[in-house]
Amino acid sequence: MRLSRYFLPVLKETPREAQIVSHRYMLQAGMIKQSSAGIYSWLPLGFKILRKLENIVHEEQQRAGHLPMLMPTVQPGELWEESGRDNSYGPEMLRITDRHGRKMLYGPTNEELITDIFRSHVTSYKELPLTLYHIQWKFRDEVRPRFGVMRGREFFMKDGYNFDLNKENALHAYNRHLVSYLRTYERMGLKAIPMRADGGPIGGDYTHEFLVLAETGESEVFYDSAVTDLRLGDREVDFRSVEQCQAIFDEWTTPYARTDETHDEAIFADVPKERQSTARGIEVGQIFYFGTKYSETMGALVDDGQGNKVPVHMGSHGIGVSRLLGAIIEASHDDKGIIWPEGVTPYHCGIVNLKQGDAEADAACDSLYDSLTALGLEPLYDDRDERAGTKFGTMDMIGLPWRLTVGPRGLKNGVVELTSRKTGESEELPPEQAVERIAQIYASVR
Ligand code: P5A
Repeated sequence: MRLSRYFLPVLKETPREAQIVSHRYMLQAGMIKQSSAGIYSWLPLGFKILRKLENIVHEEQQRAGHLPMLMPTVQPGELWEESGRDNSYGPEMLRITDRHGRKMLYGPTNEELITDIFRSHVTSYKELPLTLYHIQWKFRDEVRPRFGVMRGREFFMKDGYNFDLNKENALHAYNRHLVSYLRTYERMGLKAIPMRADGGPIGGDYTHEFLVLAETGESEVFYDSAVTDLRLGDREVDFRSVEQCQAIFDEWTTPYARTDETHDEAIFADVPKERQSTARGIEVGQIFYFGTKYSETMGALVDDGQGNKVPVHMGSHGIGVSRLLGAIIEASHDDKGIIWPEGVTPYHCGIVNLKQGDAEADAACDSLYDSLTALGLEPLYDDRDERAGTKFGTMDMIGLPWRLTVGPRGLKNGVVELTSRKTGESEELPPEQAVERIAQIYASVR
């Protein structure tokens, strides 16, 4: 992409409404624009990253054997009357009346809708286990939408639902989700810790939230610092293996880690003093096992093979995809702007032309651009007729992990400069070698 042809409305002023750094940088870098409280338009740069995160979530869900689908944003009210949540969900639900006077709603979550789909089509245990998911916009009329995409009213969520014959199988689905979520966050360069939590309006008392530690997080958390040393790494996982998923679940949930809703001082006291930690965290996902809560009330029954019709055991699992943008920025930035982890960066590297209009510099930039593109990489070329300082400022703000700087002086010596956004370290290299280096870096990014 050439910046001269892009739509990147970078703000010069610091937006006053932003209380936390991720919100400020998302506005300043021209990624989002608020349309009303807690509701945003995603401008090209923000949208590109949102799509990247969405793709990672799709890949990891499907690796775990879950089936993608798409449910609508607007749901019929009757289903919620059937489940009983019409009353309990309260004013957070945006209720709509259509022209025929029918009660509709903008879905805050999809347990009812998916249970309705399931009961219409599945009648036998032979069709189990089944896990369906989608990535779709949700609406929750939050009392206090704030922090930009972090607590929006309209937000993008991956929500998945498992259907199993019994509790034992449903707990495997639970563990499998825990493992696949760990992989997902790792690929995004995030350290998210599963913590015992509270079921809230989704229900069930068996649930874990995934929290990214950050000072600006909305939740207070208590944990054994040993949990922060755990890594899933490049471990090959067979998601069908009950033992493997259980082992990883045990490894990650044995150290004490709870949100304030479930925190227990007495148990926490058993953690060695020097490892007892308190912090704040951003909730980037949550998994639930709620048994037959919806299947019983809504009649989602299957033949168990022994002549009985039994309610299926279910769980649901959510990732806050749009919130993740904010969480990643909170976890990875400096005072000049965002620092995207390589796994989610919108463009692989920036190209800064120090002397736009200089025949040699222009040709060198074009050639770098073409070489990177030919290797399947996406560069963002700042070909605007702007001062070097402005170009560097923009690149630092939007946070691409690597920058190539091209100017007549370097070209005279046959080199361009490769700079790491994270460390600020630069290296002078012949253009072909710089391209090769960038290709190598991204070859090792999953
Ligand atoms: C699980 C999927 C559920 O809704 N039903 C379907 C279950 N869980 S949840 O914890 O309530 O939401 C899942 C994740 O969505 C993100 N999230 C939000 N993101 C931005 N703005 C909001 N207002 C918001 N509310 C929830 C969180 O990441 C949460 O973990």
